Amino acid sequence: MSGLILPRRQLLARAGGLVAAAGALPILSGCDAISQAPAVRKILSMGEEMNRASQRALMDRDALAREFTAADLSPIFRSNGTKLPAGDAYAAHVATAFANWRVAVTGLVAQPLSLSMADIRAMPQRTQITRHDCVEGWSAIGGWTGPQLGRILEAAKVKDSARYIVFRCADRIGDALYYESCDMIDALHPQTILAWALNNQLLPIANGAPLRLRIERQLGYKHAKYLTGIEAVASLDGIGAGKGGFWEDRIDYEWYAGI
Ligand SMILES: Nc1nc2c(c(=O)[nH]1)N[C@H]1C(S)=C(S)[C@@H](COP(=O)(O)O)O[C@H]1N2
Ligand SMILES: [Mo]
Repeated sequence: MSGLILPRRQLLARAGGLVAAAGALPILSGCDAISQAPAVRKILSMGEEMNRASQRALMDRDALAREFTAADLSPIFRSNGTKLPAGDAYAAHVATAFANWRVAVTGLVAQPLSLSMADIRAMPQRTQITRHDCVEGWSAIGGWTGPQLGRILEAAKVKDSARYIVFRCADRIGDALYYESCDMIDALHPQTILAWALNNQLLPIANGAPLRLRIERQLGYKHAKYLTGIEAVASLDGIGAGKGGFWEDRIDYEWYAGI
């Protein structure tokens, strides 16, 4: 696992409870006289309990998904959902080996980006062997390589006001483009990467070529394939039907699919 510690901390601090919890401590220790009163002591200890609980919650969200070894790889990593996006535009990208594919990084960023696959491969890379769990009842272990999403958000200078990251895809199911989203804790998780390789080979079309999300603390449908855009937003209102994902908008799949 490489780098990202400092920016990740700073970004995470904005994302949630850490700042509030840390900010409360100096105030507490500066009021020793008042804190001797039993009622106040009780309230203060309740506060500490709550700080611990929120920190625990944050740490759990932060924990790494299990990583496996090459010996554990599934012989075939099956495909699910779209296996080949329809249309001439995608076919043209296939014909040119995705040389002109671009991933737009937009929304609440100070530095919007348009990344080529060469740009993505030139960044520091992470490889991880993890288990994919689909709600339809199958799992597979695969090895994924690509840059951490956190690095890309850092390069795009994501703003403090960003609370969610939306992932846009090239494929339609019916009339609608597939999309997904996550909060900043998952976006900045060290195992959240944009993968362009599976088992040390270029990502197969069926698995999301040229680029797909791996968001290892979430169920399969969150792992958006055929990525065309990454958008930082303050709210999911007005995106699709507002529930944060293609399936969330249509059936009873939860937006938060943490595992
Ligand atoms: N763009 C896009 N992403 C997608 C899907 C899809 O149909 N389109 N299916 C999802 C589901 S339900 C699963 S289980 C995984 C399947 O990934 P795989 O095809 O590599 O097995 O991709 C997810 N991401
Ligand atoms: Mo799935």
